[in-house]
Amino acid sequence: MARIFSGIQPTGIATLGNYLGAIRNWVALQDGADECVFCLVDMHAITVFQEPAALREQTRQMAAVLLACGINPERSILFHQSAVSAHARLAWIFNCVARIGWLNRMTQFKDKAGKDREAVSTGLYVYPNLMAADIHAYHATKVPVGDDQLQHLELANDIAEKFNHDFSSTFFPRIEPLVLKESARVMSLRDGMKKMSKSDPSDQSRINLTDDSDMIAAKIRRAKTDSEPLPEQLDQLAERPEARNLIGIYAAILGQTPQEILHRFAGSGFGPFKEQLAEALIAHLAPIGARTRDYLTDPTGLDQILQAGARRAAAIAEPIVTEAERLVGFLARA
Ligand code: AQP
Repeated sequence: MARIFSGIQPTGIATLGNYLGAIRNWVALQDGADECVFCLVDMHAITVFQEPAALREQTRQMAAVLLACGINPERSILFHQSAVSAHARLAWIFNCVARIGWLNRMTQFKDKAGKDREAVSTGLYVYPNLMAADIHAYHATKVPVGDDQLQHLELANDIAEKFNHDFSSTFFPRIEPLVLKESARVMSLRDGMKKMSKSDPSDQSRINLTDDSDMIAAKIRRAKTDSEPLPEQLDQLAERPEARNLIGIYAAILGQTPQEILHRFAGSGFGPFKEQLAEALIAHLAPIGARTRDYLTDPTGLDQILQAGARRAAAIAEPIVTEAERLVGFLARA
C-alpha cells in the first residue's frame, strides 16, 4: 500500500476547476488500495493575506464541499494543515535544505508575485518548501497534481535527495506525480487563457460548487464565446480558447471526449449548446451544493471531523518528523 497526499487551499469556495481538476479524482482514489491523506492547506492560504474570520469560514466551507463531493472521512484522512505541527517543523528544516537558486526558478512564484516581487510575503516565496514538507511528513509517494504543480514536485524530490545526502540517510522516498488529464484543466468563463480560480475577483469567471441552479444557468449563458458556429474538429478550436474551454467542461462532466461533444454540436451556434451544458452542470452540481449547505448547518460537527482527521494525520507525521529532527541533530523533544 502506498500513501497518497494532496491539498487544497481554503482561499474561497471550491470551483468547478478544483472539482474537475482535483476533488473528483480524490474521490475516485479513495476507493483504491492506497491510503489517502487530504489536507486543507490553511498555512499555504495565508501566504496571501486572508481575513481571519473569513479563513475560518472558508476552511469549514472547503471541508463541507469535500464531504459533499464524496470524501469519506472514515476511509480518507481529512484535516486542516495548521492542526498538525509536523508540517511547520519539517518545513523549517526544508527551508534550510532548499537552495535560493532552486526557489528562484519556480514559475508559479513569478506568476503570483508578478511585478511586485519585493512586496509579497516571504511565505509565498518558500511555499514550495512547505508543500514538500506536507508530502514528506507522511512519506507519501503518490501526489495527484495538475501539470502546473509538477515543478514543485520536482523541487520536493530535490529537497528529499539533498536531505538524504546531507544526513547520510535514505529517509525520504521519491515522490511520483499522478498527473491529471489535460481535459481536467478548466479555464475562466471570462478569459479562456486564464485558469478558473476561486480567488479571481470576478464571480462571473467561475462556477462555485455552492452556486444554485439559476446562478449556474446565468453564468453559462453569459460565458464569453464568439460568433462562429461550433466546428467539426477539435483542432479548429485552437484559436478559440473560450469555446474550447466550454467543450472541455461539457466533455468532463459527461465523461466523453471533447471530440465526441463536437460531433454532436458541429455547425450549431452557442445558444443550444450552452443550454445543454448548463442543464448537465446543474444535474451534476446541484446535489453537491445541497449537501454542502447541509454540512454547513453544523459547524461544530465539521470541526470535529477535521480534528479527528488531524489526530490520525499526526499519528503518521509525528514519528516521521521526529526522526527527521533526530537526523538533523536536534535533541529529543520533551
Ligand atoms: N482551473 C482549474 N482547473 C483544474 N484544476 C484546478 N485546480 C485549481 N484550479 C484548477 C486544482 O485544484 C487543486 C487545489 O488547488 P489549490 O486550492 O491548492 O490552489 P490553486 O491551484 O491555486 O487553485 P485556485 O482555485 O486557483 O486557488 P487560488 O485562487 O487561491 O490560487 C490543485 O490540484 C489544482 O491543480
